Amino acid sequence: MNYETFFAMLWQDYIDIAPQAQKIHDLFTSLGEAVINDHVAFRTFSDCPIDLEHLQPVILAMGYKLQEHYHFEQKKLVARSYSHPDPAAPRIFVSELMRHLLSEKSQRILESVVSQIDPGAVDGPEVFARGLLWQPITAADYDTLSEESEYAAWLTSLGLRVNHFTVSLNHLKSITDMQQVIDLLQQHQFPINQAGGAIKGVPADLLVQSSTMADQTEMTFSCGQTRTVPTCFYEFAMRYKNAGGELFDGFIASNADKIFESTHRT
Ligand code: OOG
Ligand code: NI
Repeated sequence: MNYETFFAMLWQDYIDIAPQAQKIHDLFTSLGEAVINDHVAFRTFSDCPIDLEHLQPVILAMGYKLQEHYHFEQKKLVARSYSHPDPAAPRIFVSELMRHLLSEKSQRILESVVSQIDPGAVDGPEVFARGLLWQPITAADYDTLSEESEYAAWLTSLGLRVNHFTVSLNHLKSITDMQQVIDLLQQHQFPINQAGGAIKGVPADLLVQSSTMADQTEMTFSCGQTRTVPTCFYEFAMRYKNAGGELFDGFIASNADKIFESTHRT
């Protein structure tokens, strides 16, 4: 699968559960802007048939190169980023929850989830839009997970799928800074992720980011009870050049740490 087909598949899956994304996309195009995607992100579980080790070869097979490793100690996550030699190809960020660092109770819930994943689940790029590869959990288990790790609750309820696309501010014409984007979104009533401030990072870091708070949907769990759960969000990124004149191509862990909170329950 070429990357164009891959991102078209992801976009469809994404707007189905995050209607805000199409609305925000249309808002930018109505202002005469071309919406170029800087990157997407995925989440997964450690030590299972869809862990980073299993997913990485699929990304590499689309022509991507491994760029960097990251560690988020408090959130109990590791991550890797990938970039493509074709500058038109969006970057990819994949994080993984280190299940063994969670409480025994959460570990037990997640063990019963990952034990249902087909050992051959990673059969090509389509796996990144497959969603649940297990039966839904109970609402009580969802509550237990979300108390300890919002990430664990999100991943267990939504499965393997893209969690955000990112508008590249570098490609916008009339909107030239992040505060303008935030003002525009707020005028249109889109909630902004305020963790650590609405704007994450400073130009000296070479990457400045903001994001919306995820859309929410009512989900029915295996016990028949429902919960309002966060789905997916939209991100905005401005990249800067380093001293050598090269545009920064990576990610900034301290920004990412706050972007993860775009799927926290509000
Ligand atoms: C990914 C958070 C990190 C970024 O651009 O730093 C990120 C996630 O929420 O899964 O997207
Ligand atoms: Ni991002």
